[in-house]
Amino acid sequence: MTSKEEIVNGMKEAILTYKKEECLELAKQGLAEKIKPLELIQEGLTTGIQELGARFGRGEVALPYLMVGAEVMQKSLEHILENIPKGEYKPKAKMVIGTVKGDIHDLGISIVTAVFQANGIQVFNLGRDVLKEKFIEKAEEEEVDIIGTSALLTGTMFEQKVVIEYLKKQGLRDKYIYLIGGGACPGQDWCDEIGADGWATDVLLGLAATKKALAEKKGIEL
Ligand code: B12
Repeated sequence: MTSKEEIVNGMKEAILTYKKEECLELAKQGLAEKIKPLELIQEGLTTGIQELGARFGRGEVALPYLMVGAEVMQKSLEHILENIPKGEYKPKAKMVIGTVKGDIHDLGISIVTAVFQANGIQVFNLGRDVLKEKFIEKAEEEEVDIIGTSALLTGTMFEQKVVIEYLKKQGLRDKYIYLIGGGACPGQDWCDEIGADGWATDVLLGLAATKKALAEKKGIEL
């Protein structure tokens, strides 16, 4: 039996050394040893990709390597997410989520989708590079309670404001809970400035913000 530390550290190392199969094998082993899927994601995959991102930011790693590292993560992430229950009971709330226009980072919203679904929220994941009109169109079509936008780049963060301004222009602002997240989110100040209902740079903080907003704005207890 391998310890949890050995498995999550091994996954992190596999991302940093671009070993896709090794990372996947460790993810499978972790699940077989009953390590929680979210712990494998947060402590293994996320720490690995963040460290690779920091090295990229310092100019130590070139973009193609960052892309390979992201692929290593993606493959194991898909496998782990399949093992998070989908929440097949009647959902208590509905949400659309996507990464804003001009931004192609979508690993984070896959995690949010799976974890929120496991907690009784039906999530429509629109993917990456999503136009403001698409968020609203899907929200109206599916009669959701929450619209969530993700942004990872300083340059695309402002799209989160564009979406909420568009909601206001359509006279729909009060109909929805508007949440923002993603690595570019500077926090409460940005949330207040654009008038969002909550923010998160981590899926569990996101869930807490969502529960609070659902209770306060919609009277829904998850
Ligand atoms: C992986 C990665 C990539 C991959 C993306 C693959 C994919 N399919 O997503 C690739 C290689 C393609 C890539 C490309 C680029 N990247 Co990049 N990338 C990253 C990296 C290393 C990790 C991002 C990630 O997946 N994190 C892990 C996930 C789990 O975290 P997350 O997205 O934040 O999501 C969590 C929370 O934020 C929250 N959450 C997320 N969304 C939401 C939404 C709601 C509503 C809620 C409630 C919560 C929530 O829950 C999630 C789970 O916990 C980051 C570094 C970093 N530290 O973030 C750089 C980083 C974001 N990238 C960066 C850059 C510059 C780029 C490029 C512009 C590079 C280039 N020269 O082309 C391009 C972008 C092109 C574009 N138009 O988008 C910079 C951004 C700098 C900045 N401040 O603007 C970073 C910070 C790297 C760096 N240190 O310089 N990238």
